[in-house]
Amino acid sequence: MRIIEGNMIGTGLRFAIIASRFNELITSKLIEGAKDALSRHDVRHQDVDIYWTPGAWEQPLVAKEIALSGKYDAIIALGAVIKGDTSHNEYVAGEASKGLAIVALEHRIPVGFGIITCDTLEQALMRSGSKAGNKGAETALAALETANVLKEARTKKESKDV
Ligand code: INI
Repeated sequence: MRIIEGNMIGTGLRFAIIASRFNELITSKLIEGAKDALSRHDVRHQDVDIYWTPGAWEQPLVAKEIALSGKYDAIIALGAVIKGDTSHNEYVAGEASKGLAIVALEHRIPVGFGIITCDTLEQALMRSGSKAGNKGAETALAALETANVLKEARTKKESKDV
């Protein structure tokens, strides 16, 4: 039996963070969490780029362009969709999550889903650096681990092909 897993060493890995300006109060905290988590795992400052979008809705398209560039090992999508008076937020969150998942699968690149979806601003604040942790940091580490397990899986595949 072989176990293939990703380590948590970020040396040499390149990341693209996509951040929504909508609910920027939350997004900025998620970015700080993500940057901090990556640097603690030896990702160099110059290996992280940040792309801003107006909202979560626009993130899949930007993620697709980033994936096509081939410049990154993983994408980290950050933002917050908070319930409003209408059902608009449901469409935004649903399409953002679906679109980001499609980019990951079609382009075979990890896309971390760090878009908080919640009912209140307080819940979002809890998840962006207070009581309930920081979704940005959590997502960055998930992206890092997934990038590394993919590397392992691809190395194994190559050695088996030889
Ligand atoms: N975008 C968000 O990132 N979060 C939200 O909570 C949100 N809500 O609820 O409206 C939101 N809407 C904007 C959307 O992402 C687009 O930018 C907009 O519809 C223009 O295309």
